[in-house]
Amino acid sequence: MRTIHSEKHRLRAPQTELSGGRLVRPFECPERVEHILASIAQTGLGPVEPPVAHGLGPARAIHAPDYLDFLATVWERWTAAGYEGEALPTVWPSRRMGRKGAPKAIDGAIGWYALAGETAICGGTWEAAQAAADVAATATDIVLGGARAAFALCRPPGHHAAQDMYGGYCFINNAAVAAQRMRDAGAARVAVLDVDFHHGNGTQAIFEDRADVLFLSLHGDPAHEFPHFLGGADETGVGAGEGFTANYPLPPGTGYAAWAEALEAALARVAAFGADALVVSLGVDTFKGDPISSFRLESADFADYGARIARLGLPTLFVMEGGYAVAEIGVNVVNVLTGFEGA
Ligand code: Q9C
Ligand code: ZN
Repeated sequence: MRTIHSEKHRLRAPQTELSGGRLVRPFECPERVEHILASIAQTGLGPVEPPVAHGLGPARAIHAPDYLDFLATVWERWTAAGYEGEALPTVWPSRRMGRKGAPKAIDGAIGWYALAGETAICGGTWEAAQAAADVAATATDIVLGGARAAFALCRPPGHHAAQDMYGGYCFINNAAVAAQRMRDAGAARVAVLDVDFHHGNGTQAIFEDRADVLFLSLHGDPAHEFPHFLGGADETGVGAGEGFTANYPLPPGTGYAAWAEALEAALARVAAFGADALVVSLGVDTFKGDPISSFRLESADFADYGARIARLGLPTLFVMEGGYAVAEIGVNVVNVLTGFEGA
């Protein structure tokens, strides 16, 4: 399997994450990618290639223009305001404040576009996010060109980013970029299967009113876990998209037997939908050793579920999302990919 990867991910190297009332070193860190590359080399998964530059077209196909303008300028505006720390929101258009649209001041604008407050923006974030979208678009084209599968080693991740919101370590929704690109290239029906520990709220928001993209997510129940305000089993799609969103919230402590049962239900939905292609939002923060998550998957389980996904027989793009047990992230990711290839 070919992997697409950009060294520009290193430009996203924030020093801070707001966690439990402290500023800590971010869980979503550059070394994650180095461990994944090492495992790819060690197992001989296949070549690792740079992306083709696509400009902003693929991101514009799913994100609002004002949001992309904000991402392009937020760091400059933050530093111009005289702030010395990394950019974090402190105020939001909350439930009792009805303003529609970003205010002028950067303090207001950042709260307008942030869906959560943990994710610090630093210089280089926008360039890295654009490179991750290029990685997604380039790997998509490999699958559209007839490959059985490809791996988009995106960093920063994307599945929490909605049309005009960033957060949860995500800025451009790389999986949504890929799914939209498949549609634009003629795939009539595309399924996005999100196996990251966290609900893919951004991907759901982008596709919830559409019948051409089926979104399915297995995740920690939002009653207990981030992103807290989306991901319930009762969210089944909106308007023309009714019936094309499927959530499988699972309790804290879920192990592989219960997780795999939910996966089989999701895979049956993908097959019944008649998908022409599959995008897998691949987060391995379901691992038992993950520092911010509560599922209990073992490394061997990742290979098992890679094989189960392969049995759909669909052209498949894997898009990297979360996973914060840095020492094990490479083995867990590559186990999914080799499990898929060995099926
Ligand atoms: N106490 C992704 O996996 N905060 N994003 C969690 C846990 C945010 C995860 C707090 C987690 C974001 C792509
Ligand atoms: Zn996650």
